[in-house]
Amino acid sequence: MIGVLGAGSLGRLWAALLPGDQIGYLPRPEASLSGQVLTYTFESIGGEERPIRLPPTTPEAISVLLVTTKAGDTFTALQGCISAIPAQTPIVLFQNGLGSQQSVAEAWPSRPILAASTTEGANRPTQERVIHAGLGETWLGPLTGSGSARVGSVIQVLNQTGLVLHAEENILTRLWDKLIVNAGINPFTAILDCPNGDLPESAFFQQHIGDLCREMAILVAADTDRHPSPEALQERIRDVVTKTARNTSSMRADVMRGKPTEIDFINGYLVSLGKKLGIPTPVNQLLTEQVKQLSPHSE
Ligand code: NAD
Ligand code: KPL
Repeated sequence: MIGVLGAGSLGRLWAALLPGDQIGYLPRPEASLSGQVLTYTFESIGGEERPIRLPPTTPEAISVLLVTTKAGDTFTALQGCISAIPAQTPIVLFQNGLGSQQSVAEAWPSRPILAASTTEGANRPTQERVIHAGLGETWLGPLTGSGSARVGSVIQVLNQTGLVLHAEENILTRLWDKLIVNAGINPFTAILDCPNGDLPESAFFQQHIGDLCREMAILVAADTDRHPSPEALQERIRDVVTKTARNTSSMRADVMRGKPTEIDFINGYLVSLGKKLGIPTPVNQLLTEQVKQLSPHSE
């Protein structure tokens, strides 16, 4: 059985595209012991609608676990069920940002833990409706030693969705690349309450994006074997802004719904890394503080 831990937008997207008799979700601990069958309408990328029934399952039955909780919930969610999950079951972490993945890998180093970086887009305008809003690609790679041997079999399982998947030996590098884009877009859109495409016209964005990219270039060089120029990072951010101009970023969407954001795992992660490495990160700090003020539930 393929298990989903965190049956929100992304979890329900994967669940809708996998064979219905192979997939179940792990109910939240506060749900009744058996949990309910989740029912929702899935709208495919082509606009076709289909009803989905996603039954609950038990940790003991899971042969591949897709963890699609928000970064801030991931450690606690796994802690609550991991002892009942078979030791050989690969655990695939889908969180944005960095920090949550390393905490999980450090806590359970003998488990086959993988991380995924995905550009698929899913949202849930109502409880009963999940939309595959953007077709993307997904890279999967190991975070622990025993994870390496499981990448191929996990890709084989997930290939049943028809989505594009790639093995990625150095998944942390790919997560870093996505973090840079998210750090350069998400907090600005949340603070300015605007779609991605409005950023280049904003004085606040223009004032800070250059310094933010300088901070990130120094952090990348200190933490990895790569030495990108600040200009290259800014160019990458601008490119994604252009390609996703009409998007509401995930962080802006969280603020709009009064939900906790993932700021601690994006710009907040860069602030913590800067502290650890003795690198000043005033722009990341400013953005982190301002986003935290917007979301009363942020940690
Ligand atoms: P979401 O809030 O829609 O879903 C998270 C789900 O986890 C919620 O349904 C919540 O109830 C559930 N959950 C929390 N704690 C739990 C627990 N202890 N046990 C069981 N369930 C629990 O979030 P999302 O948009 O699906 O995003 C999930 C992660 O994937 C985030 O890190 C996000 O950045 C990343 N991501 C999302 C997308 C996307 O398009 N939605 C794309 C790329 C990456
Ligand atoms: O990944 C994104 C997000 O919103 O989290 C971007 C790339 C910024 C697209 O909106």
